[in-house]
Amino acid sequence: MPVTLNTSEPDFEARFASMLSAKREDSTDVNDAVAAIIGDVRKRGDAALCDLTSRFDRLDLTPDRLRFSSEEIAAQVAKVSAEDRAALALAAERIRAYHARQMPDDASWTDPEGATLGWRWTPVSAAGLYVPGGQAAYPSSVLMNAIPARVAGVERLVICVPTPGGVINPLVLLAAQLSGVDEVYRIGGAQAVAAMAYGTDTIAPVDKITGPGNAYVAAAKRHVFGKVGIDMIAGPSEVLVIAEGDQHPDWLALDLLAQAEHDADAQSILITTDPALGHAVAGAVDRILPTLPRARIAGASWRDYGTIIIARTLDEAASLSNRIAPEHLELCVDDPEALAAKCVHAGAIFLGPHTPEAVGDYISGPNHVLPTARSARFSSGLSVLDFLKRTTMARLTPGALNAVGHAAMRLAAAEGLQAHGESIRARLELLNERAPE
Ligand code: HSO
Ligand code: ZN
Repeated sequence: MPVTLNTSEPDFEARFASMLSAKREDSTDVNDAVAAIIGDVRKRGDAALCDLTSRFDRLDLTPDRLRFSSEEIAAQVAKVSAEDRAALALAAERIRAYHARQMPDDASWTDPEGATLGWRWTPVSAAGLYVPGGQAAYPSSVLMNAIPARVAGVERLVICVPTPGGVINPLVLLAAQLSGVDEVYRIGGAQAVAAMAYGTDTIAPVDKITGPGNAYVAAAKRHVFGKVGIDMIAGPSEVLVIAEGDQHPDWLALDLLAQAEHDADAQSILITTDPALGHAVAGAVDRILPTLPRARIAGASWRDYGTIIIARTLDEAASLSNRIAPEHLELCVDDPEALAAKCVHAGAIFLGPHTPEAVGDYISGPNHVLPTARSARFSSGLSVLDFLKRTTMARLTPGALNAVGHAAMRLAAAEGLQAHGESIRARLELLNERAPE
């Protein structure tokens, strides 16, 4: 049974606060193991990768077999049905079109003193995408990570995906191909992150590593941060659905279960202004849950973290939503735009009853790599900006240097940095000799 809260009850605030602060992930400390693996890859390179892959993935490799050959990729991709290929291609196209619009513009202007100022965006040269193996190998996540990188103009795009026992999901390779990935390596875990960050004889290092992974991968990403950039450390998925009375209970129940089936630590929350709807949705979840192949996972998530909140008004629902800062926010209400305007802390918003969160996972266009664990208060989902950096630009004319240089010299003196001040004074002196006022 999920928790049911009612904002009119006196203990609501305490119970809501304890829901907000509940920790959903038990973080096993894998730091020592990860540090050892990274050290081994830095020291022994490809040989370490082969040994670790044999140990963790039961796959014996030689350095020349770390990378998927183009023939191997073609053979795997040929196994994909025409229908699956068409679906993945449509998703890729829509994700590409959405992310193309995210490309930011450079800027340049000349201020009244004569300084030409601005900034310029350029892509990172090489990016590495981690793709989990086995059950969690989502082809959609390959698209969501690789396409923004390509749109940003990243020159070299690498994927690492573990293939336990040599098994690979052909759709993962097709997704890599459709998104224009250049190199695919059959390695996983902390060793893959280390290889992408530091490089080996076979794998040239990258500048930025993105993508989800288990506790080892997350710890490895934290470890190599600074040597390379990383995207974020994603936690278990979550959805908040805000619904008014006239919605279809089964639709809402399925949306809650779609999140719950990801992970026993996932969280699904319904906020409704109608107690009868809350009751109907709870019943629908109980009826549908046992029919799901992943009933065990979804059931554990719903039992431990599922929550139904009865609110007095939609305004109250919006303010609770802002305190939760959900990864996904579904607004199943008559005027979703009006409500969306009030919901300011959310990774992604899905407006209206015909926009289930699952369309966002696959096909609507926006990215599905989103801030979890309330981090939507201060961060955003993956975008082309994650693969770009901004260089600032300034060019001063002699007149501009004359106009602002004196203030800079004063500040340099105040900071006790003589060469700073002199570098400006030397120029101004020459200028003023040449063109005395
Ligand atoms: N809802 C997940 C992404 C996903 N769902 C991939 C299905 N495949 C986290 O946003
Ligand atoms: Zn999903």
